[in-house]
Amino acid sequence: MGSNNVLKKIKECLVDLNSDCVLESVEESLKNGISATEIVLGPMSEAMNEIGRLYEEGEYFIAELIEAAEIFKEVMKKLDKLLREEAKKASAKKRLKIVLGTVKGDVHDIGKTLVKVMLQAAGHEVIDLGVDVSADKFVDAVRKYNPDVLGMSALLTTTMRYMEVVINKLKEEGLRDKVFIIIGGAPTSKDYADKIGADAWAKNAIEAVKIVNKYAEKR
Ligand code: B1M
Repeated sequence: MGSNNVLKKIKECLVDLNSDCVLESVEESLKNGISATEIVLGPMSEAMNEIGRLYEEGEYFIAELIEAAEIFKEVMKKLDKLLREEAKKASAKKRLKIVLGTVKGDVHDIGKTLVKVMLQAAGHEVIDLGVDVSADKFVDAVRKYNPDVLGMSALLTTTMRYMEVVINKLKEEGLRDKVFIIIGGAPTSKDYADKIGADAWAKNAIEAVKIVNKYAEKR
C-alpha cells in the first residue's frame, strides 16, 4: 500500500474505532518510512477532529470519545520511543524548565501529553501538573519550581477563558514576568494569546518545541 493510502487507512480505522486496524496501519506506515510525528500529528489528529464532528452531530457519544482517546494513547505508547528520537533532532542548546498543565474544568490531556513528550525529547525538563489545574496550583508550581516557561492547554471554548484567570493571578502575585507563557489547544489562537497577555501560541506540539527552543536561545 502506498504512503498516502496507508495514512488514509489510519484515519479511517480510528474514526471507526477499530484499534487492531489502527495499530496494523501504524505498523505499515512505519515500514513505509513515515515518521511517528507525521502519523500522530497527521491522520491520528485528523481522525480525532472527525470523531469530534460526529459527536457534535449526535452520531457518536461520550463512550466513543473515550474509546478514541484510549486508542490514541495506545498508539502514543507504541510510538513513544520513536517520537522522542525524532524530536531529539530539534534539540535545544539550552535546557529550560517548563511547568505544564491543562486548565481547570478541562480533562483533555492527549495534546498536552504530546507537547510534553516532544519538549522532553528536545532536552527540556517538564513538570506536568496534569489536568483540571487551578490558578492557585499553577501559581504554587511557579513559586516552587521557578520554571522558565509556563504552558497551558485547553480544549473547550469555556475552559480556555480560564487561561486569563491564571495569568491575572500570576500578575497579582508578582510572578507574571518571571515566566514565558505559552498556550495551545484547539479553540485557542494567536489572537487569543495576544488578547490575554500570553507570550506565545502554538498550533501543535512541533510548533511548541520550536517556540520554546527559540526562547531558550534568547536566554
Ligand atoms: Co471532548 N470535546 N469533551 N472529550 N473531545 C472536544 C474538545 C470537542 C471539540 C468535540 C466536539 O464537539 N467537536 C468539544 C469541545 C467543544 C467546544 O468547546 N468548542 C468537546 C466536548 C464538548 C467535551 C465534553 C464537554 C463532552 C461532554 O461531557 N458533554 C467533555 C468535557 C470534559 C472536560 O474536559 N470537562 C469532553 C470529554 C472528552 C473525553 C474525556 C471523552 C475525551 C478526552 C480524553 C483525554 O484527553 N484523555 C474527549 C475527546 C477525545 C475529544 C476530541 C474528540 C479529541 C481531542 C484530542 O485528543 N485530540 C475533541 C475533538 C477535537 O479536538 N476536534 C473533543 C487530539 C490531540 C492530539 O489534539 O488536543 O488539539 P489536541 O492537541 C494538539 C493541539 O491543539 C496543540 O498541540 C496538540 C498536538 O499537536 N496543543 C498545544 C494542545 N495543547 C497545547 C499546549 C501548548 C501548545 C500546543 O502549549 C502549552
